[in-house]
Amino acid sequence: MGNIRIIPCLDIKDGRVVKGVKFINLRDARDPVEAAQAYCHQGASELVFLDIFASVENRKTRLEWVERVRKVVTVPFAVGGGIASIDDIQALMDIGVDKVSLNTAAINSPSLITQAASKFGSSRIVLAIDGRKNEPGSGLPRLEVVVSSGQRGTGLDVLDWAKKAEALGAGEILLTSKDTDGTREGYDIEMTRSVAEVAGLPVIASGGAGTVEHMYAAITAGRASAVLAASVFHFGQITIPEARAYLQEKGVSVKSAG
Ligand code: 0VR
Repeated sequence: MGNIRIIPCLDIKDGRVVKGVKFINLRDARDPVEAAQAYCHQGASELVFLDIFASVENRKTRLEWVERVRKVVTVPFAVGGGIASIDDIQALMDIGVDKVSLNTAAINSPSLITQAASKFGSSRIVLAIDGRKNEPGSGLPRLEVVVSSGQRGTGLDVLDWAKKAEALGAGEILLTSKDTDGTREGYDIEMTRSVAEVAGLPVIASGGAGTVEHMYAAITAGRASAVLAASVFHFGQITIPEARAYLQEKGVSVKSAG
């Protein structure tokens, strides 16, 4: 297992870090600048800022919040949520963001990934895929891509979409399970492993982290190259040093900051 990354995620709404379960019932968690400082100090490998209500028109607000967080971040910094054009990406890169994650806009226009990768480099372009499981016999893909904060099914198969990512130019995949998000019952190992096996790209497991054992399972059984978590870090159930120590004890080399 190469250098595994531990990645805290700041889901942002109205300038605050929020956290829900299965993308709903969001509750206030932390101030983003304070949280970013704490996670960098604790040794996060990277930090994700996810503007989950980017649909609100005011992009300027988003840039202001990203800039405030950027000022205190000392690790690779990725931003996602509502990014829909090369100009959006350029504006974020101009304020020091290292990577951007594309989700709905990439589904609507896959060539955006290719244009972005050729302009900024694949290593800075993450394809974010939110997925949910459907029951056998539902007529829908077993693993279905969802958009709009997980509220809308697309009918797209997660694996078909993930397979296209590398050819389109994405550098890695941020794979979030809507079903496990916020449950602290563990990552969706089946979905994570399936995507890792077909995509040929690093996969960041996201959604459901509850214990350090869950993180280890995502890396081993799930073949993830990184583990993202929000709830357990925001509400103090696990610290980053505890996660790092556990994984290293189990023989997993964890990437340090930068
Ligand atoms: P935990 O399960 O708490 O570790 O959450 C990890 C991950 O699922 C969240 O940080 C975040 O990616 C969930 N995503 C979205 C959302 C949450 C609310 C509304 C929308 C979205 O579209 O990704």
